[in-house]
Amino acid sequence: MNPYELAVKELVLKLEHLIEEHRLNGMYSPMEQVSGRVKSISSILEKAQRKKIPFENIETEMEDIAGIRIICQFVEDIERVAQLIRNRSDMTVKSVKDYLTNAKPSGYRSYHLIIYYTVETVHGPKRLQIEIQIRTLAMNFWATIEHSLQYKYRENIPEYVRNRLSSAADAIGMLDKEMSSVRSEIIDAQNSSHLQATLVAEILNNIQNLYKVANKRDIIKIQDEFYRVYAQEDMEQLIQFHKELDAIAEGYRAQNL
Ligand code: 0O2
Repeated sequence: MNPYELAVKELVLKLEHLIEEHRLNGMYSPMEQVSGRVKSISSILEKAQRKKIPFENIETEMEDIAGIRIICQFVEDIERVAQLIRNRSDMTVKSVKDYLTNAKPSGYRSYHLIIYYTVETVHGPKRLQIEIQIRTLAMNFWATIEHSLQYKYRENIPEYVRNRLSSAADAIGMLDKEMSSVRSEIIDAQNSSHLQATLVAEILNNIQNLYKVANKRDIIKIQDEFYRVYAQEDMEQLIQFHKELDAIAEGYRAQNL
């Protein structure tokens, strides 16, 4: 299982880094969370028996020994994430299962990509198949609960529970639609909150650095001005203050050269 474990670690790291990169560049990230797992030996064997996969074909025929799950905020983000993956040079898409357009009879909705991904091992490069599941937070909520019932009922979920799950799946579909209708407003609000947090962190960092070069009275004046601007809750003023502070810091730096 070692190469699969390595693949999952690498992919989670790479995708989390991509989320971070979006945020650092002030861009909205279509990915909200990433997680991964390697299937346990017992569930590999159980699945192989259920699907009548001969032992020697498990690696080629079982496509989800390693799985990555990417959670998005909005349905629209799912296609953007799939595109990000298709554009990468370190992953090759083998096949797609679109349970968004065609939900499973259970009500399960998600977008699956099977990719080829190569890891470097002590025995040389090894190309693996990995399943990437992309779904919204709401779809994930439903799938997690429904999956947990399978441990108790296996294939035999009682009909009244199945019906309830099916109507819950419809409600999840409606919820995703409702959230999509205000997607741009939500993204604007999230972007400006990220921007504000970054600006405040940079301003405080600048003020801290000024302590090394400027006199205390001047810095206290700057700090008071910052608190005044901050209390206004006006992004334009904060951006302006950030620029002015940059110029002041630059002046001190020049003086100290
Ligand atoms: P686990 O525990 O997630 O590792 P099959 O297993 O026959 O349904 P197949 O052909 O291997 O499916 O591929 P498919 O349909 O893409 O399913 C692969 C994975 O998708 C499953 O893995 C689940 O994680 C998820 N999935 C598919 N259908 C459902 C569903 O109806 N409900 C939920 N909650 N998840 C689903 P495994 O093998 O079940 O195991």
